[in-house]
Amino acid sequence: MDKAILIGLDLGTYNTEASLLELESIAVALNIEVVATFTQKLKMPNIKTYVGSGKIAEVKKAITFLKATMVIFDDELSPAQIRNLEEILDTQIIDRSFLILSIFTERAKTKSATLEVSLAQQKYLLPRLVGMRSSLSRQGGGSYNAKGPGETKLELDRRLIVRNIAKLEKAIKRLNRQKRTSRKARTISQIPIVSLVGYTNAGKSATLNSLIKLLNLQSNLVFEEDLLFATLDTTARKIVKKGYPAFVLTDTIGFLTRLPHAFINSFQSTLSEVANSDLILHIIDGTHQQKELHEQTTNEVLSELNCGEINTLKVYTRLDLIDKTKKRPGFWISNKTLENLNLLMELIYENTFGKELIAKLRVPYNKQKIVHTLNEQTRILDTKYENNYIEIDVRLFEKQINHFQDFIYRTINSTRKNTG
Ligand SMILES: Nc1nc2c(ncn2[C@@H]2O[C@H](COP(=O)(O)OP(=O)(O)OP(=O)(O)O)[C@@H](O)[C@H]2O)c(=O)[nH]1
Ligand SMILES: [Mg+2]
Repeated sequence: MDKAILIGLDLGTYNTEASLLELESIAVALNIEVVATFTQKLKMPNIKTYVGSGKIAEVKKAITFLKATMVIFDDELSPAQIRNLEEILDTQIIDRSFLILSIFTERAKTKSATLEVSLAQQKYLLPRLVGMRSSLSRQGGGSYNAKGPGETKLELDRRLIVRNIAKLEKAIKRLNRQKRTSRKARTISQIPIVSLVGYTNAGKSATLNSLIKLLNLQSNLVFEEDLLFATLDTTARKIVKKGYPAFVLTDTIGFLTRLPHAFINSFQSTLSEVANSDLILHIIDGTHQQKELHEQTTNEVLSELNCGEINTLKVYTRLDLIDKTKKRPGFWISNKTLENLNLLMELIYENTFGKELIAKLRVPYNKQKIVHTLNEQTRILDTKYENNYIEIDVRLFEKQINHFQDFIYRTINSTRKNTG
């Protein structure tokens, strides 16, 4: 097992301690043991060695004493910094971006995730080819990183990488075209999209699975695990509940503090789904010590993805793990006991389809299709068979009215809470 020393700078621009904790959890997820952590307060990183020379001397001693096999820096290093540090410390030097790339590489399963991770790798490698050769070749040997960027290393010259990037971008584009077609089909049928977003390991996939279980849907559950970046791409499930309009629920990759820019770019196609959504469910692990930071991180990524304007609901998970006698602001659910999942469904409907109304419709006998749709997507309160039409009273949502416009006789505001 690799033993690592972590190093972070306190530059006053972000929470160093939280960022290092996050770095450590990524390292641990990659089977790396963290044996020590160093921090230093500086106004600006040292151009040559990122931290100051005094700190470097301290770290060098610690490497020998603790038998560390690598030093991980909590920031993106320049190629020159990596080269210098490697020379002075005589050990493997890894930066934050590389570590995140490594875990992405390990988790990528589907075609689009694999393509996007490869693209991020190539973009990361490109400016680092010169001078980073020895470091990269070493990184290829690490056990945690058998299929990591290091593998592609040395033999790749610049031209090859540029060619790879072009190839990957083309392949991603092709895949996107297919995705767009299915998205278009959804837009035409006007099925709204609800997206689950949030920090990695918050419980996004678990929430999707809970709703599938709650409604006894015949769709497959998605992969949910106590892992950082368990999900690396986007899965969508159509959620159909008898008496309610359908919507599509999408689950996607989790976010991280200070996610390198190249990565957000590479995952653009995965994340573009989010920008198209009608409602965002911002999922937060309510028991996490750093939950405020996680929230803030997610908000930042969302605004970067131009999703700032989309209606967003905050949902805290792990209601089953907290002391319920204590005050807890916000809306909470449990994906273990399914507590409040019914309420979550109501919130989704209200936020996606508007207020509940009661409508009286008059449907001619030859419009069987409308009667069928009413049966499937609204809650029927009363049916009367008159001479020339069927009179049907239903409970439905504001935004469904359009669909039945031609047959509506009158509508009344519904004050009763819907109970499902
Ligand atoms: N006890 C409890 N565990 C939960 C709850 N919600 C999620 N979990 C667990 O937390 C872990 C992470 O959940 P996921 O749904 O995989 O998290 P995610 O947000 O999809 O994470 P990434 O895909 O890695 O971004 C899993 O082991 C879940 O079973 C909850 O309400 N209560
Ligand atoms: Mg997930």
